[in-house]
Amino acid sequence: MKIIQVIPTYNEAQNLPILVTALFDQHIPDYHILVVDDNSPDGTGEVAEGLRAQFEGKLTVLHRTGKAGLGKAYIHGLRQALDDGADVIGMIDADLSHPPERLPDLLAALSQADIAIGSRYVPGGGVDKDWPFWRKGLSWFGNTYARTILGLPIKDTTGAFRLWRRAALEAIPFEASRSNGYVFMVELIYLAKLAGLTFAEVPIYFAERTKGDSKMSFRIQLEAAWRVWQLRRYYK
Ligand SMILES: Nc1nc2c(ncn2[C@@H]2O[C@H](COP(=O)(O)OP(=O)(O)OP(=O)(O)O)[C@@H](O)[C@H]2O)c(=O)[nH]1
Ligand SMILES: [Mg+2]
Repeated sequence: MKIIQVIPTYNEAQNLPILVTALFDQHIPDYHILVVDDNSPDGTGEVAEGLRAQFEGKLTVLHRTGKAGLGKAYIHGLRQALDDGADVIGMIDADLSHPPERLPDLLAALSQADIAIGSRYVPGGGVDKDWPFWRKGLSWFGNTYARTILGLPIKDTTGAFRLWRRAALEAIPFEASRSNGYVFMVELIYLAKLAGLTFAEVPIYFAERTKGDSKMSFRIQLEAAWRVWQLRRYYK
């Protein structure tokens, strides 16, 4: 069973080697990584090339011409993973917010569901204990907002730590998405729900990034707020 984990990167030169090493340290058979870099000014693309040489045959890199948003990077990467013959396709943030050691449990959950979701909002999961209350509130609100408006059957709708069965990803028109920021994650869940796919949520502890800068912006939050409504109308 070939697994390809897609990692979108923009200025993650310090984080990527740590993440990649930790993922391979899970010793999952036939496990591969596909880095999708948007020509990061901090040299993440070159760092990824170094990793490609280090983990020969197990890591590939897609170099894109410039920053085009998380959604576009994932569309490109997910398509490539399907074309490369993946049976299971993974997603994860590069900033070490998602715990690589939860990967085996996510994979195990895929035996009972089409999509396994690393979830902050199920028992046993959580968000960074040092987050101020407003940050916790914002994350919770964003999730609840999307979940309520779109009637989504899972608790963590915005997180990107996920594994998909190949057939599940093939069953949804993800390439048509016009979502730019993290609302892309919400859109995938909505499409999966409409396609009648099944979900399993696996608790994860989400740690704040310690290196590099967040790509989260007011614009991206705003996009999420209105796009949720647009999705509801568009796919009805
Ligand atoms: N290729 C590519 N990757 C991106 C882009 N924007 C964000 N990413 C990556 O997507 C992942 C999530 O981005 P973050 O900056 O951590 O944003 P976030 O997780 O939504 O926000 P935080 O809660 O602040 O961490 C990281 O791996 C980023 O490097 C982009 O335009 N292109
Ligand atoms: Mg992050």
